[in-house]
Amino acid sequence: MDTTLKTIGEKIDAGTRLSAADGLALLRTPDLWTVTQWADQVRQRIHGKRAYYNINRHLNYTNLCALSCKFCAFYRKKGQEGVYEYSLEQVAEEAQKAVDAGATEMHVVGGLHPWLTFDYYTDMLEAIHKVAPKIHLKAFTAVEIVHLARIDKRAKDIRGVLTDLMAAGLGSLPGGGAEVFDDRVHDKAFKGKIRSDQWIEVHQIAHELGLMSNATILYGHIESLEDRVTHLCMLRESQDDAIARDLPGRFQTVIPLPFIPDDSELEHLPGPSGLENLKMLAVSRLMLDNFQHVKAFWIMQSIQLSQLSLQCGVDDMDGTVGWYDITHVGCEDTHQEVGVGDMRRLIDEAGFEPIERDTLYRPVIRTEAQWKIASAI
Ligand code: V47
Repeated sequence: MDTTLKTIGEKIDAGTRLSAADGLALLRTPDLWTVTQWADQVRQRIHGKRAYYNINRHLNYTNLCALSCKFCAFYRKKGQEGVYEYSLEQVAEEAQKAVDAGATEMHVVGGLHPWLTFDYYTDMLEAIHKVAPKIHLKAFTAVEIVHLARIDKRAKDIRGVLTDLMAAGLGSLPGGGAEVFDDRVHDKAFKGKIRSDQWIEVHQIAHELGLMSNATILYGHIESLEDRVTHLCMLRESQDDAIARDLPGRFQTVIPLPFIPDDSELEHLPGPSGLENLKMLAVSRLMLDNFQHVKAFWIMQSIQLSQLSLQCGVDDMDGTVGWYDITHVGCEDTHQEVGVGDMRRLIDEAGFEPIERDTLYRPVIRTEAQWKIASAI
């Protein structure tokens, strides 16, 4: 064991908050197994042997984007090969496919489309809701919400946009678009995107309105380890604020996203290693003491590493997914799916009890083709 970590171990045993310096020491140590063992200890304190997954579908309604983030291989410009946007009919078809798959959630995000009007977004949610009234709509990153506030002809602010989207069926906000909360990294890798203060503000307003939300950190590109720790501390501070103000909404989950270089402008970078991924997931668990959940998004982490991460602080394997357009590891195809049987087997094999959850982490009960939320019984 790395003996310089001793005082951190004592804090973890006592349930004392870790400092930014502690977070940095944990990211720097080569002693992976001490860090992951501590994260497992904290994870088991919160969740025991439970490990969560959900049955979900993603809808990436357009890849046309006004931004040109260097890490992103998803966006296309007008007239470029492969550019697309879904009609409302196609959106409704996707919703029907989600119903047929027994999904409890649709995760709806897209590029910052330069000329779709605000009505498209409320119509899209309403179209899904009409076909799939039981499905929870986790939709639009903070970046999209700010974009909608800018394009809305009725000059709505963030609060007004979120209120209208909630009336159209929005159930919660996903955690995307946070990237790394640092201005230097912002200006080099995703210039033009909202900065950390606006990302946090959108989530804060969402929490005030009673929406639950998630948070991400995109790591393993040009950021430093210090930047990662600062990002985690800023998320923790925002959650402290939501708790202190007793807001009806909160951050539920942190999702550390490893940078996937393939086909992006930063393709020359190697991307994080498996060891780094496990450490980042574990340190997120240890630093974010006021977040209930840590999710391994298997699409980016790989299903094998996600399974292993259950023993390293992670309690949520995300979903069955189906089709995913934003990143593809080692394949061109957007069909990326894990069956429920496989998901449960992987969790079981890692020594945990698989729990199907809905977006708000309530257990789901299934009988043949029907499902219901346990707390609603
Ligand atoms: O916002 C884009 C990231 C995010 C790359 O809230 C990349 O439950 C790695 O936020 N390599 C979208 N990451 C994914 C996301 C998410 C996923 C699963 C669950 C939830 C949730 C949220 O993916 C983007 C961006 O930060 N991203 N390109 C890339 N090359």
